[in-house]
Amino acid sequence: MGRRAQEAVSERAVSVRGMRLLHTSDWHIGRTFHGHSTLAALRCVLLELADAVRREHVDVVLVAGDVFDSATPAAAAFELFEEAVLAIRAAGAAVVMTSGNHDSAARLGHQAPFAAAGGVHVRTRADALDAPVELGDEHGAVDVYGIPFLEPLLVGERSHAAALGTAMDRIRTAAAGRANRSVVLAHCFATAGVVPQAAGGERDITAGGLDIVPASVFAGTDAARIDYVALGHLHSRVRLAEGVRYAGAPLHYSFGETSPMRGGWLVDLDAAGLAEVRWLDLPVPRRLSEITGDLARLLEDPALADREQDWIQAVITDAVRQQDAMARLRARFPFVARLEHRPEGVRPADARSYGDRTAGLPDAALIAGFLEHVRAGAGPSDAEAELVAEVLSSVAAAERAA
Ligand SMILES: [Mn+2]
Repeated sequence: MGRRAQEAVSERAVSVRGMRLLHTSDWHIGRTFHGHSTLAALRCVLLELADAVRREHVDVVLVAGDVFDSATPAAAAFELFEEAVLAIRAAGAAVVMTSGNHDSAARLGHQAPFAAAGGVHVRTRADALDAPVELGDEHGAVDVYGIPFLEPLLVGERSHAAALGTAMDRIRTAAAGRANRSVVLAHCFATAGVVPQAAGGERDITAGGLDIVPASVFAGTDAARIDYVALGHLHSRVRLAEGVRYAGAPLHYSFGETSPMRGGWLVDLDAAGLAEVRWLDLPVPRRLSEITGDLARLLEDPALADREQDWIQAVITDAVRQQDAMARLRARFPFVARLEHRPEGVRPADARSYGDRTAGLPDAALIAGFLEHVRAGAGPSDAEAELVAEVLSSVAAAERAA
């Protein structure tokens, strides 16, 4: 690096000082993807994250819940956890993490006081959620509050929105007494819009097993400023407000996660509070791809060459089910995770439900229709029709006798 570049770097380091956070969540260490281990891919991404911490001069890495995929992680998951956290510490950042709905709060929080002495702050206790991790920069203190995943019934609340409302009231009370810049971590399904409520608000609105929480629950006040809210639970990045965001998971953990980019939010605090938020890309070790067509085309089409190393969701459109389709696809695409047979032009375009389409049909016609459906148009043979009639009449006889 030349002298001028070095000066530019150190000048930047001085001018942007303040505190830089890297908001991540949902590491889900130990998760499998359609039966495949993801540990090696996650290791690669988390070590890249540690490199980014060094390169971007990150002061604090946040992990907003679902650190592990399981309440009882396997030994290999703990090894990766330790390696990743040590790499982040070695790169110069402190770590603040909370428990999500996949974690066991008690297990993740085990030995938390000792970890804190090493710069790794693990917040899993609901009774202590208003006691912040006290960090700081040259402008003064920055309080980081970690709200562990709150099971409404266990904290005496009717819904997740109510549980977080109570938690945030406690945090606002604490923050008002301290008058520092503050950051909150939470693990929940939050939405920027109006939360639908049944009449009287008696019905819990749930999504993915979690109640929906209005993002307004995290609002600060003049007395108790909340400068940034680092959310976890959704696996793709979402911006609910300038200072209320989801970072998403570091890996794609299901074909439903449509956002192609993986990474985290770089959050800069200056003397006045939130200064800037920008996205940090992390590598995607294996992309998700959906490929559709008849098996012969999928096996030969040169246009699919750049998908060969992707995680593949294949839809095969041949009219007739193909022999050994999975094994044949795997010869070209070693990472086929899902295979679906969706024969083209066989199913009539009929928007009515199965119940509506079949209402009033005799049993023999229903069975013939089923055979046609699963055999791509081939209905029962004469012998099969005879057998079906025989079985149905004996069932009818048995029902009359009962
Ligand atoms: Mn979760």
